[in-house]
Amino acid sequence: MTILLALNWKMNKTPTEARSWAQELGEKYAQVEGVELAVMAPALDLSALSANLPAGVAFGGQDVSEHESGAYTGEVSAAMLKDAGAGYVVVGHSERREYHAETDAQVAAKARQAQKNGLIPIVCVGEKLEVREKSEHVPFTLAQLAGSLEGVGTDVVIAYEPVWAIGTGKTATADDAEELAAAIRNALKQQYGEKAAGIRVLYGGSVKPDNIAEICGKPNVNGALVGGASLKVPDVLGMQDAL
Ligand code: G2H
Repeated sequence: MTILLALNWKMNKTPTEARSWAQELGEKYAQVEGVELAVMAPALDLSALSANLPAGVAFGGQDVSEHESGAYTGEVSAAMLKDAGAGYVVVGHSERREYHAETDAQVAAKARQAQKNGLIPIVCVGEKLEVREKSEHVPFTLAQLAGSLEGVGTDVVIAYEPVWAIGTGKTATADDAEELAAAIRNALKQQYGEKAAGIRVLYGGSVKPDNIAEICGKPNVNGALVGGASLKVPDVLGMQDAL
Protein backbone atom coordinates (compact mmCIF):
# COMPACT_ATOMS: atom_id res chain seq x y z
CA MET A 1 0.00 0.00 0.00
CA THR A 2 1.30 3.49 -0.85
CA ILE A 3 2.50 5.44 2.18
CA LEU A 4 0.62 8.74 2.59
CA LEU A 5 2.54 11.69 3.96
CA ALA A 6 -0.25 14.19 4.70
CA LEU A 7 0.96 17.64 5.71
CA ASN A 8 -1.38 19.54 8.02
CA TRP A 9 -0.41 23.19 7.87
CA LYS A 10 -3.15 24.15 10.36
CA MET A 11 -3.73 27.93 10.45
CA ASN A 12 -0.38 28.81 8.91
CA LYS A 13 0.68 30.37 5.59
CA THR A 14 -0.94 33.16 3.61
CA PRO A 15 -1.61 32.48 -0.09
CA THR A 16 1.66 34.29 -0.89
CA GLU A 17 3.57 32.06 1.54
CA ALA A 18 1.80 28.98 0.19
CA ARG A 19 2.90 29.90 -3.33
CA SER A 20 6.56 30.30 -2.25
CA TRP A 21 6.44 27.00 -0.36
CA ALA A 22 4.97 25.17 -3.37
CA GLN A 23 7.54 26.71 -5.71
CA GLU A 24 10.39 25.77 -3.37
CA LEU A 25 9.04 22.22 -3.23
CA GLY A 26 8.83 22.20 -7.04
CA GLU A 27 12.52 23.11 -7.32
CA LYS A 28 13.69 20.33 -4.99
CA TYR A 29 11.07 17.60 -5.21
CA ALA A 30 11.52 14.20 -6.76
CA GLN A 31 8.79 11.63 -6.43
CA VAL A 32 9.70 8.72 -4.17
CA GLU A 33 8.26 5.40 -5.30
CA GLY A 34 5.53 4.22 -2.95
CA VAL A 35 5.13 7.56 -1.16
CA GLU A 36 2.27 9.99 -1.81
CA LEU A 37 2.54 13.58 -0.62
CA ALA A 38 -0.59 15.65 0.14
CA VAL A 39 -0.71 19.21 1.51
CA MET A 40 -3.70 19.92 3.76
CA ALA A 41 -3.95 23.69 3.69
CA PRO A 42 -6.26 26.55 4.69
CA ALA A 43 -8.98 26.88 2.02
CA LEU A 44 -7.66 30.27 0.89
CA ASP A 45 -4.31 28.69 -0.04
CA LEU A 46 -5.72 26.06 -2.39
CA SER A 47 -5.56 28.07 -5.60
CA ALA A 48 -1.89 28.94 -4.94
CA LEU A 49 -1.20 25.24 -4.38
CA SER A 50 -3.15 24.21 -7.45
CA ALA A 51 -1.09 26.57 -9.62
CA ASN A 52 2.34 25.88 -8.11
CA LEU A 53 2.66 22.38 -6.65
CA PRO A 54 4.75 19.94 -8.65
CA ALA A 55 2.86 17.25 -10.57
CA GLY A 56 1.99 14.26 -8.45
CA VAL A 57 1.63 16.17 -5.17
CA ALA A 58 -1.96 16.21 -3.94
CA PHE A 59 -3.63 18.80 -1.74
CA GLY A 60 -6.78 19.29 0.25
CA GLY A 61 -8.66 21.11 2.99
CA GLN A 62 -8.53 20.90 6.78
CA ASP A 63 -12.27 20.87 7.38
CA VAL A 64 -15.50 20.81 5.38
CA SER A 65 -19.13 21.62 6.02
CA GLU A 66 -21.45 18.76 6.77
CA HIS A 67 -24.02 20.53 4.55
CA GLU A 68 -24.17 20.54 0.76
CA SER A 69 -24.69 24.31 0.28
CA GLY A 70 -26.84 27.18 1.50
CA ALA A 71 -27.16 29.54 4.46
CA TYR A 72 -24.13 28.43 6.50
CA THR A 73 -22.06 31.60 6.80
CA GLY A 74 -18.33 30.97 6.99
CA GLU A 75 -18.48 27.34 5.93
CA VAL A 76 -16.66 25.76 2.99
CA SER A 77 -18.46 23.03 1.08
CA ALA A 78 -17.04 19.77 -0.26
CA ALA A 79 -18.04 20.83 -3.78
CA MET A 80 -15.98 24.03 -3.37
CA LEU A 81 -12.92 22.06 -2.25
CA LYS A 82 -13.35 19.61 -5.10
CA ASP A 83 -13.71 22.39 -7.64
CA ALA A 84 -10.50 24.00 -6.30
CA GLY A 85 -8.68 20.76 -7.12
CA ALA A 86 -8.60 19.14 -3.67
CA GLY A 87 -8.28 15.39 -3.42
CA TYR A 88 -8.52 15.05 0.35
CA VAL A 89 -9.99 16.78 3.37
CA VAL A 90 -9.16 16.34 7.06
CA VAL A 91 -12.23 15.82 9.25
CA GLY A 92 -12.52 15.54 13.01
CA HIS A 93 -9.05 16.79 13.87
CA SER A 94 -8.76 17.01 17.66
CA GLU A 95 -8.43 20.80 17.42
CA ARG A 96 -11.85 20.92 15.69
CA ARG A 97 -13.31 18.51 18.24
CA GLU A 98 -11.84 20.54 21.14
CA TYR A 99 -12.29 24.17 20.04
CA HIS A 100 -15.44 23.76 17.92
CA ALA A 101 -17.11 20.98 19.91
CA GLU A 102 -17.43 18.72 16.89
CA THR A 103 -19.14 15.44 17.70
CA ASP A 104 -18.53 12.03 16.16
CA ALA A 105 -21.89 12.33 14.36
CA GLN A 106 -20.83 15.63 12.79
CA VAL A 107 -17.46 14.20 11.81
CA ALA A 108 -19.24 11.29 10.09
CA ALA A 109 -21.59 13.71 8.31
CA LYS A 110 -18.57 15.70 7.07
CA ALA A 111 -16.85 12.52 5.88
CA ARG A 112 -20.00 11.42 4.03
CA GLN A 113 -20.34 14.85 2.45
CA ALA A 114 -16.68 14.70 1.34
CA GLN A 115 -17.13 11.27 -0.24
CA LYS A 116 -20.34 12.31 -1.96
CA ASN A 117 -18.32 15.04 -3.70
CA GLY A 118 -15.40 12.85 -4.69
CA LEU A 119 -13.00 13.81 -1.88
CA ILE A 120 -11.19 11.32 0.34
CA PRO A 121 -11.78 12.22 4.00
CA ILE A 122 -8.90 11.80 6.45
CA VAL A 123 -10.85 10.98 9.62
CA CYS A 124 -8.92 11.77 12.82
CA VAL A 125 -9.35 9.95 16.10
CA GLY A 126 -7.33 9.73 19.30
CA GLU A 127 -7.43 10.00 23.06
CA LYS A 128 -6.53 12.71 25.56
CA LEU A 129 -3.92 12.22 28.26
CA GLU A 130 -6.42 11.43 31.03
CA VAL A 131 -7.85 8.57 28.95
CA ARG A 132 -4.39 7.18 28.25
CA GLU A 133 -3.50 7.40 31.95
CA LYS A 134 -6.51 5.22 32.77
CA SER A 135 -5.37 2.76 30.06
CA GLU A 136 -8.67 3.28 28.25
CA HIS A 137 -7.09 4.54 25.03
CA VAL A 138 -7.98 1.51 22.89
CA PRO A 139 -11.72 1.28 23.66
CA PHE A 140 -12.04 5.09 23.69
CA THR A 141 -10.44 5.48 20.26
CA LEU A 142 -12.40 2.59 18.74
CA ALA A 143 -15.69 4.05 20.01
CA GLN A 144 -14.73 7.41 18.51
CA LEU A 145 -13.85 5.66 15.25
CA ALA A 146 -17.17 3.80 15.08
CA GLY A 147 -19.13 7.03 15.61
CA SER A 148 -17.02 8.96 13.12
CA LEU A 149 -17.45 6.33 10.38
CA GLU A 150 -21.24 5.95 10.62
CA GLY A 151 -22.42 5.58 7.02
CA VAL A 152 -18.96 6.37 5.64
CA GLY A 153 -17.65 4.28 2.71
CA THR A 154 -14.25 2.66 2.28
CA ASP A 155 -12.67 5.50 0.29
CA VAL A 156 -11.32 6.93 3.51
CA VAL A 157 -8.06 7.41 5.41
CA ILE A 158 -7.88 7.11 9.20
CA ALA A 159 -5.41 9.17 11.25
CA TYR A 160 -4.70 8.09 14.81
CA GLU A 161 -3.48 11.14 16.71
CA PRO A 162 -3.13 10.83 20.48
CA VAL A 163 -4.01 14.35 21.67
CA TRP A 164 -1.22 14.39 24.27
CA ALA A 165 1.37 14.00 21.49
CA ILE A 166 0.12 16.81 19.24
CA GLY A 167 2.43 19.78 18.91
CA THR A 168 3.90 18.99 22.32
CA GLY A 169 7.13 17.42 21.17
CA LYS A 170 5.98 14.26 23.00
CA THR A 171 5.77 11.49 20.47
CA ALA A 172 4.03 8.25 21.11
CA THR A 173 6.49 5.42 20.63
CA ALA A 174 6.32 3.51 17.38
CA ASP A 175 4.88 0.64 19.42
CA ASP A 176 2.12 2.91 20.81
CA ALA A 177 1.27 3.92 17.24
CA GLU A 178 1.25 0.30 16.11
CA GLU A 179 -0.96 -0.81 19.02
CA LEU A 180 -3.72 1.56 17.95
CA ALA A 181 -3.15 1.16 14.22
CA ALA A 182 -3.59 -2.61 14.61
CA ALA A 183 -6.72 -2.16 16.74
CA ILE A 184 -8.13 0.31 14.19
CA ARG A 185 -7.39 -2.07 11.33
CA ASN A 186 -9.23 -4.84 13.14
CA ALA A 187 -12.23 -2.59 13.69
CA LEU A 188 -12.17 -1.59 10.02
CA LYS A 189 -12.20 -5.27 9.04
CA GLN A 190 -15.24 -5.82 11.20
CA GLN A 191 -17.01 -2.84 9.64
CA TYR A 192 -16.00 -3.25 6.00
CA GLY A 193 -14.83 -6.84 5.59
CA GLU A 194 -12.28 -7.54 2.83
CA LYS A 195 -12.51 -3.99 1.51
CA ALA A 196 -10.83 -2.69 4.68
CA ALA A 197 -7.50 -3.91 3.35
CA GLY A 198 -7.17 -0.83 1.11
CA ILE A 199 -7.73 1.72 3.90
CA ARG A 200 -4.63 3.56 5.05
CA VAL A 201 -4.13 4.15 8.77
CA LEU A 202 -1.84 7.07 9.56
CA TYR A 203 -0.18 8.17 12.78
CA GLY A 204 -0.01 11.84 13.75
CA GLY A 205 1.57 13.72 16.65
CA SER A 206 5.01 15.36 16.59
CA VAL A 207 6.20 13.35 13.59
CA LYS A 208 9.46 14.67 12.14
CA PRO A 209 12.37 13.56 9.95
CA ASP A 210 14.11 11.64 12.72
CA ASN A 211 11.16 9.54 13.89
CA ILE A 212 9.04 8.99 10.78
CA ALA A 213 10.89 5.94 9.50
CA GLU A 214 10.45 3.95 12.69
CA ILE A 215 6.77 4.88 13.02
CA CYS A 216 5.90 4.20 9.37
CA GLY A 217 7.96 1.01 9.48
CA LYS A 218 5.32 -0.60 11.69
CA PRO A 219 3.15 -3.12 9.85
CA ASN A 220 -0.19 -1.40 10.41
CA VAL A 221 0.96 2.22 9.97
CA ASN A 222 0.59 3.43 6.38
CA GLY A 223 1.81 6.99 6.69
CA ALA A 224 1.71 10.12 8.83
CA LEU A 225 -0.28 13.29 9.39
CA VAL A 226 2.35 15.92 10.11
CA GLY A 227 1.80 19.39 11.55
CA GLY A 228 4.80 21.39 12.77
CA ALA A 229 7.36 19.61 10.59
CA SER A 230 5.31 20.27 7.45
CA LEU A 231 5.90 24.01 7.39
CA LYS A 232 9.44 23.94 6.02
CA VAL A 233 10.20 22.27 2.70
CA PRO A 234 13.57 20.77 3.83
CA ASP A 235 11.80 18.98 6.72
CA VAL A 236 9.22 17.58 4.32
CA LEU A 237 11.91 16.33 1.96
CA GLY A 238 13.79 14.93 4.94
CA MET A 239 10.71 12.95 5.97
CA GLN A 240 10.13 11.75 2.43
CA ASP A 241 13.74 10.63 2.11
CA ALA A 242 13.59 8.83 5.45
CA LEU A 243 10.68 6.65 4.30
C1 G2H B 1 -1.17 16.54 14.93
C2 G2H B 1 -0.13 16.90 13.97
C3 G2H B 1 -0.76 17.11 12.61
P1 G2H B 1 2.05 17.99 14.99
O1 G2H B 1 -2.17 17.55 15.00
O2 G2H B 1 -2.10 16.81 12.50
O3 G2H B 1 0.54 18.06 14.41
O4 G2H B 1 2.84 17.19 14.01
O5 G2H B 1 2.50 19.42 15.06
O6 G2H B 1 1.99 17.33 16.32
